[in-house]
Amino acid sequence: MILEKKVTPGERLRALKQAIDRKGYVRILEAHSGLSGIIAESARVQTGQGILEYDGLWESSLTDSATKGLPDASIVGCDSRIHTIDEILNVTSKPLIVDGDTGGEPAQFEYLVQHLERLGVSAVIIEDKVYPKRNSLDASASQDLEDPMVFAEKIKTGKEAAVTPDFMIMARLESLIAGGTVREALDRAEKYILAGADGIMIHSNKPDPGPILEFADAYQRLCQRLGRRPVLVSVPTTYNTVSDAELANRGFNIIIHANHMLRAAYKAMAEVASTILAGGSSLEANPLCATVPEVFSTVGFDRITRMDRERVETMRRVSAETNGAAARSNG
Ligand code: SPV
Ligand code: MG
Repeated sequence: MILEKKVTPGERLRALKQAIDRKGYVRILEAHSGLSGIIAESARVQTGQGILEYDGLWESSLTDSATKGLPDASIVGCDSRIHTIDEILNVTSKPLIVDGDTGGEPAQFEYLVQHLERLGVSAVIIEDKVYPKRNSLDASASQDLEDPMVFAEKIKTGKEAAVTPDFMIMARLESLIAGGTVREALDRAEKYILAGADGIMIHSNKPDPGPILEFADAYQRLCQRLGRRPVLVSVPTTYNTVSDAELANRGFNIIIHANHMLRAAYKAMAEVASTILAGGSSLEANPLCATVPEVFSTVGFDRITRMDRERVETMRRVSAETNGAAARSNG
């Protein structure tokens, strides 16, 4: 894939903040590979209000791990995550937000921040749980919260490690995931804002958006009191009866659809696998699959073969002209 839109790491990094400033809120879609990144980035829908597209991508620990056939439990290491991140950056141009899990210990977090900033990632979000963490969507898993002052120190360390103020470090509140209250989440938010967090993500694994919206209202008041309002982030996987526009109306600036590309691919692959097995040939699976030319075009294979043809054509023309000139000078 050769990008239509070329972008430097610095331009891409700054583009997230610029989009939030310009639009008030951004819509972000998960990617777990180069191909899913290209598909997420190039999605377009024509509506009465114009063409809709995503503002950026989310590199999720859940879907990066699942793509490797592994559980989201601090098993996939930092270098492997960076490999996936680099793969996505290599073939896309929109801003990328990285799920940094707990961020590890402060020295590991410094390394992560510096590496991500150098690559052109716009933001990293770390969650206030203890390492090794368990994915937040499993309500039966143990969800142990970090001491908020220890976590606040990690935010400070990350802010000091970043080279530019454009790279954003966001704190993810896991209080509701761990069975705590909105009040507890707000107390933690205050500490993380004072530590320099550029954003606050309030997470929930319940279908009821009530506590999230209650948090958003109280967050406005908290930020007024503190005189600073870091961007507010929502991941409405379980409470998706509320629309992105409604979340934005309540004060959310970043809305992340965090795992849908992986879940869609999973379902499609499982269906195709059983259809071919049952059908005795792949014929019945054709309507379930993208065509090979579609895949060729998406990953830039078409462009290579067109260049090959043009090169052969040029060589033929040059050789015909050279032969013609030689014949004329001999005759
Ligand atoms: C992820 O996408 O990996 C997340 C969000 O951390 S969640 O899975 O909802 O915890
Ligand atoms: Mg995660």
